[in-house]
Amino acid sequence: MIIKPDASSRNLIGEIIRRIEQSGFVIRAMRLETLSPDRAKAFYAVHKERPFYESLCRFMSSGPIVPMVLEKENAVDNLRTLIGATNPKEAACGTLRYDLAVDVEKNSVHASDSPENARKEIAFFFEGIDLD
Ligand code: FUP
Repeated sequence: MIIKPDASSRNLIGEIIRRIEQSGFVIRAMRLETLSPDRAKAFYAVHKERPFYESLCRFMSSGPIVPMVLEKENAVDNLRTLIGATNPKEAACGTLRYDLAVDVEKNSVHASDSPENARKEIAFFFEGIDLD
């Protein structure tokens, strides 16, 4: 998971971590980083043909983010349920994005959408980490 710049700029890092821990996730690794524009572009390379790509990359490099490695049974599905739909207007009541997100771009958090992508994203932020 990544806490995005809109959340860190509103001092919501603690609130988001509280919700994550309260939902039974264990934080295995965590750091604070401000992405360079090039690193943001590399992270979102799969979206490079989408109309929102440039704006998304500008936003993701606009302030500190908090990437973390979370552990839980069925973590990918559990986390996506906890955070809610990408667009907070479509997110279920009580989800993290429903409560905290600003809009579809400034949606407070990123969560990996599959175990395979989680592995890639963990390697992107935590080079050489051993999670066994
Ligand atoms: P998610 O998996 O929930 O992070 O959502 P997507 O992979 O569909 O989208 C990746 C990011 O693109 C989202 F976090 C926000 C951004 N986005 C926009 O800025 N505008 C859009 O219309 C759709 C997505």
